[in-house]
Amino acid sequence: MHRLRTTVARLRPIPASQSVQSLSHIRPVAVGGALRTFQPMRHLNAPVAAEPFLNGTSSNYVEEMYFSWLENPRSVHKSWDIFFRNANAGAPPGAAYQSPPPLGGLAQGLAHAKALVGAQPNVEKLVEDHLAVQSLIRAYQVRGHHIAKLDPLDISCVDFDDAPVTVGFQNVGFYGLDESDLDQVFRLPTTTFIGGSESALPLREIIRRLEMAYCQHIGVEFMFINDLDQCQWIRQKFERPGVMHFTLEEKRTLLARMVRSTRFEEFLQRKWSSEKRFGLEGCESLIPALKTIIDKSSASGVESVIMGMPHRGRLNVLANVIRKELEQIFCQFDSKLEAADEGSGDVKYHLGTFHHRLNRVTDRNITLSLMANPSHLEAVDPVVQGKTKAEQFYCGDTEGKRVMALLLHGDAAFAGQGIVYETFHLSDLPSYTTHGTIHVVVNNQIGFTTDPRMARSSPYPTDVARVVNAPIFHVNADDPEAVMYVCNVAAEWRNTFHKDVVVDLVCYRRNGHNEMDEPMFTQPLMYKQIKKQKGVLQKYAEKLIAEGAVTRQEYEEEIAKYNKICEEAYARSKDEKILHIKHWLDSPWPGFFTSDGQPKSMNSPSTGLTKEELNHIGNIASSVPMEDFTIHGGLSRILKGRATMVSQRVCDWALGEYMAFGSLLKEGTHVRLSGQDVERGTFSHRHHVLHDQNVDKRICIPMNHISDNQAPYTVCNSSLSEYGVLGFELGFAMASPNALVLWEAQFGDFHNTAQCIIDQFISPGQAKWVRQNGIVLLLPHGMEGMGPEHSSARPERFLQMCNDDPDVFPKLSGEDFAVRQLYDCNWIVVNCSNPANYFHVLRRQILQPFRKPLIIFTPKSLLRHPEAKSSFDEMLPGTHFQRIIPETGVASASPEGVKRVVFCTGKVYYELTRERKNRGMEATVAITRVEQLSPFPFDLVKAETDRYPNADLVWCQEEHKNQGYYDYVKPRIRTIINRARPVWYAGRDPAAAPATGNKQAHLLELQRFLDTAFNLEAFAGQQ
Ligand SMILES: Cc1ncc(C[n+]2csc(CCOP(=O)(O)OP(=O)(O)O)c2C)c(N)n1
Ligand SMILES: [Mg+2]
Repeated sequence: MHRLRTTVARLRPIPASQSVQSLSHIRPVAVGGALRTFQPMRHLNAPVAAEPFLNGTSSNYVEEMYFSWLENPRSVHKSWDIFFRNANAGAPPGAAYQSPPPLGGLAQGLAHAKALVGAQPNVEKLVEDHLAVQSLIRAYQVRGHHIAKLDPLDISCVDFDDAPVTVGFQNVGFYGLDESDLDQVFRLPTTTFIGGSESALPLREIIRRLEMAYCQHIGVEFMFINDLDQCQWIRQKFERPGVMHFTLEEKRTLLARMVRSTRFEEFLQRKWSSEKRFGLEGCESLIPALKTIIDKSSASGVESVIMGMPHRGRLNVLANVIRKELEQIFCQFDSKLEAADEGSGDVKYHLGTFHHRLNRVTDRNITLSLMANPSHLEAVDPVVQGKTKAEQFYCGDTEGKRVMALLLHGDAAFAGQGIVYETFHLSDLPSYTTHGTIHVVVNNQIGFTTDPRMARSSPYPTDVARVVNAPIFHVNADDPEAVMYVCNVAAEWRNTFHKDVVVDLVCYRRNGHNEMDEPMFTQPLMYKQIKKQKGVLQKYAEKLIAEGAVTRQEYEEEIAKYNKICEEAYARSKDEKILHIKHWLDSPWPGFFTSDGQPKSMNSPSTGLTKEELNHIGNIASSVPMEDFTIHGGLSRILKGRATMVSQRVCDWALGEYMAFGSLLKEGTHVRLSGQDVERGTFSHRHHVLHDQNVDKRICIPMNHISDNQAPYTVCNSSLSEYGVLGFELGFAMASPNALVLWEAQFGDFHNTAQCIIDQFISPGQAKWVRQNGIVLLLPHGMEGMGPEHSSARPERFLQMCNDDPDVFPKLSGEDFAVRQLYDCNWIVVNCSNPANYFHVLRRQILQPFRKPLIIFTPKSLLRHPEAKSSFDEMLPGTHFQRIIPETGVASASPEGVKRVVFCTGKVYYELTRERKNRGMEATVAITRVEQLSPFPFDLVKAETDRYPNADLVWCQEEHKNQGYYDYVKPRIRTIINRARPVWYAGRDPAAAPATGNKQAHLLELQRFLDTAFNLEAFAGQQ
């Protein structure tokens, strides 16, 4: 009774502003995958529905009003108030309706109405009591979780900003009820399932059942969901009497899983007591939780689960969920283990893995992959989503029935990291949805040493999920059966609605942040409590023994059995002498490499196309391959311009890109271009998606009309996110080597909000996790007098992260110098100065026999620059990407006469050639473009420096001296020339900002460095 009092006291009536959603229709709801129809159970509904004046539409309207009236009788017109009172009081069809008071005869009308109500003296009380009960039920549904017993430690101080009103059962008075009403029988509304087969219950029983459903070890947060069917579905999952019933078999399986989870950590602690492992102690029920989700999903047809998780309990998940061989895990604790693979490798709690096995519960095959991740919490979330989307895409799983994502989170990280929010916002976008992710939060009520009250401003760590209307199931992790139940419901939810869902495992962390940390320094009282806390396995085992579900002997045998498994694996782990990080690959690419993981060849075939192919793709790019499709007049002009270029056998930037994408698609390679406004192109040059000017949302993607058996082209405007979307595309590119996956920044400088993906995944991914990735970053870059923002994609940062040695001329020789260099690098950085080279580098990305990330600084003004065009001749068979474009003019014809070689990259080339022409210095100054900055084309640059023996060497860039490329190229050129000559600098002075905001200053700076570049005396007397 005490519990009841507290509950009722804390549940206040629902204000009208939170009134029940419309129940105007009999709505179908999916149950167990099939749709069934809810029949209204409320008898009050029947007389209303039977009114002779009601038809389909008007009955909807009347029922809307009815619900509004239930919440607040004054919210409807008086005549409806009377009508509902009469109908609820049992007036027969036709008799409840009283015509509204005639104009001018108000007093008379009211008197008549009063007479009718007054004729049934208990009606008002009856209505009010039913209204009160309905409010009470709804209050439990909305706020029952506030008082559910979620915290195993019972110390939780979740702040809901609505302190209890008063204490004591008399507070049922809020609902207009009193103690004497407890034994009154009330009709139940259709918005509850607590009745089971009963349509009416005594109030005492109503409250008891609501307490059972909403205030025990499960707290359900769902009433913010806008969809009534979804709300009804959840209500029936938690309210139906007897839902929490488990078979003997289920209980025994659950116990066995708890044994494994608990004893795994104990085993590690025993063997390696001073090693960090980020143990799961305090949340051992995570393992059965995940296994339940996987079993249930497998039963409904899921064949592949892609998981991302942080450090906590990771080894346990690998061992007991993924079923990684125990010896492979144990041997990593051996510090003498040698690494077999090149690269840095990674610590054991960051590695990923991939496992294909039989799910014993469902007897179906399942593939489980756990993605490798950096220390950066939550960064893996979008990567998992992207990889999941790709797997769905490649197996034609358009609804997410076969492949699903499962993400684990810590409470502090889930609330604190913005990437969680960005990832949630991808969840329902057509080109990014994975059709529902199951999120499991290990909510141990602490983040390292920080209490929740200091770590978040929301009551729960899971509130971020509310933005996408995901239901949130909070559960006391010390109750394994409740955990299993919510996980079953979560998996069913995902399978039914294909939307995200969150399981919040409220638990504790028995040890410090890691096994070496002392938690009493900072959370003394919490840890005093934790020390008193009996382990969940022990509690559950005692419960089952008391119930007679298992005997103590059976329980002990289960423990002994698992200990034996661990000991045997431990013995085997001693034989492991070498650590193969390849065994920890999360995304294998079967067939792409040789059996020992090498590229199948070391050739890079020509990336050119025949003139027929160029013409064909060019024609598609200039046409609208759909009938009766009206495009914008401006676009017609653009397409006409393209047609003219095709007839003249030249390409601009957009057409060069078209040729690359179109040809790869034709050859069967999927192309996916994602980023903000990429469909049109930020600079309105691309137009890959045409919009019918007369029909809303009718679009045409000509790139998908190239040939009958081409691969599909995906071009998608993304949400306004960089971190999330780049992570997503990286994950997409991970799934298969046979796709060109590109992410384009709106402007190159915006990439830094995705810096974590670049620094932790793209640059070092292969070194840490032996997996390759061919993602392409398109970063618009260039100083156009546009101010400090949008000018620089920060090439210096990408170059600083390149792994080639500035001081060593690579010991590579022969024809495959270029391809070997590419093979050895961590990523490729290019700045192409013409469309043909851009075309080639995109095609090379797929035609080369391995995958490396490719960073391309792309132009802005060059998109329309009349000189920045390429002839088809530069794209024909036999042509290829030019790592450098040497001087081919007058200077190259008589190199002895050349006084200066200016090396440069990108758009400044055009400024340099114009200036050279103005000054008439074509014979004395050679200009060489370095198109591939990294890996640095040592061989080709050497050929250039050798060729001009009498020239001084200048690096010219438009970026400031401490930015751009200078610091990267200078030592490399010096290595090439054995440091025999200086490498002079012509460019802007060092600066803090990437560019000036003043147009005049911009032009002045430009002229100044051009003057330096062409002043042959500029460096005289300098060392
Ligand atoms: C982005 C990021 N910032 C900081 C850290 C350092 N760090 C590691 S664990 C941790 C606490 C995480 O708390 P929580 O998410 O609740 O997980 P728990 O360790 O409690 O399981 C922090 C701050 C990190 N790994 N990543
Ligand atoms: Mg935590």
